[in-house]
Amino acid sequence: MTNCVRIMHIDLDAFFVSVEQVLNPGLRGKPVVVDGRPDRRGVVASASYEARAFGLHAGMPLITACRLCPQATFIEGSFSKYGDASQKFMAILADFSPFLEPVGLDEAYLDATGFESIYGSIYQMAVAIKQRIKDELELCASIGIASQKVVAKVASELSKPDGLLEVADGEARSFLAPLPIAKLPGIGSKGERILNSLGINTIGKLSTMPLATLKSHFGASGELLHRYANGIDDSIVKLPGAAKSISRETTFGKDTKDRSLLMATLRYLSERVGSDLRQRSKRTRCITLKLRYADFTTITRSHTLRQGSNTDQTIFDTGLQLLRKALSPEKRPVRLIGIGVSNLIEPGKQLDMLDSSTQRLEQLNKAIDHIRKKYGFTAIQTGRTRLLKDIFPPSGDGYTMHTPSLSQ
Ligand code: TTP
Ligand code: MG
Repeated sequence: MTNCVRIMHIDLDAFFVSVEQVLNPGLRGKPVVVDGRPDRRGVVASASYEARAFGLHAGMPLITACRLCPQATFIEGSFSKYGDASQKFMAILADFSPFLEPVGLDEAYLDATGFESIYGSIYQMAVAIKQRIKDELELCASIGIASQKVVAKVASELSKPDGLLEVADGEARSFLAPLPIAKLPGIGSKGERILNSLGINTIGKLSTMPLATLKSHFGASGELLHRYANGIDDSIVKLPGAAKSISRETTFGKDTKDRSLLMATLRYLSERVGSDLRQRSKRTRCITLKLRYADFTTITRSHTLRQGSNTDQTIFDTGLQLLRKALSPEKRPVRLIGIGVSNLIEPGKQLDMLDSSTQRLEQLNKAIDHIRKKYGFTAIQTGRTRLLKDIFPPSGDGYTMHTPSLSQ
């Protein structure tokens, strides 16, 4: 019996699409794309493997997806359903090990070190996890097992769909070596181009590049790439509650200069962020606005608060100040707006006493959260967000927006 660290990376296959297929089995085995109708703008959030055979992938503009695979079924995302499925998925994983780090909605790391004694082997444990997910959720999970998080992630990705791949302890480096560099987390398309131009196309070649050369091209992240390429990653499975930031963003159907629409959308996104923040019992010290203009230039503007806050009002007011400043000199049409909070603190760590008006606001937000939990997000709306009902289709759980940010 080994005593080495064994980490699993579990990721659901074509998550959004698979949830839709469970609800509508007629869509199984067919090219299916989630997010937006073809006549709207936006990007592919999830594509079934049948659609991927036509070259479709997440992030591709819907218009291109439609051209490459006109026979695909395009489904507008329904995020409350995915949230439900995600919670059930995480609950199944938590039954197997309390050492669980959820990443986004459909992905988690699980520290399985020492669990051989219960399941016979870690591989058998992964088989049991996959089976339960299949039996209870009718979804397929792919699982990678390794001694390092990064290697487990590469393995699960490589094994997809419906895969299970174990990399033995001590074999991380040789496992990674023949793979194309794009398989390594941290290498985006730009990094791939740079490395290709240097004649580096496999992770093995990357692993032998001098650290100084990597740093000269990638700055501080050169060091991380060097470690990853050599199968070195000593980061541990972090238990939740440690979200570093929460954000929501959306792309407009049509680029807009309309300030009331920008403000209404900002208000709505602020409320979603605020409610998430309160659900996690956190306060924020830093609020960031993101804008993408029609020409795709993207700016972010941040403001640090003197004291931590968790109210929609503070998030919105701060976002609005940042928006006014960002828009004032020029009237460029806006394509995307987003708001995020970071520098999150535990309520107990609040050093300043809250004044009474802040306390009142926090109580009001708590009451609103309660009603929304019972009757849906749009059950209570501010005057500002009501404007959105003509623009975004409401669902029981809020407005259906495009490219919702999944960042935690
Ligand atoms: P992924 O796990 O990256 O993708 P996937 O589950 O659709 O496909 P697979 O894992 O089999 O490769 O992301 C999980 C969900 O997150 C995905 O179903 C939809 C959403 N998502 C987006 O909304 N936008 C994106 O750009 C990506 C990558 C995912
Ligand atoms: Mg997935």
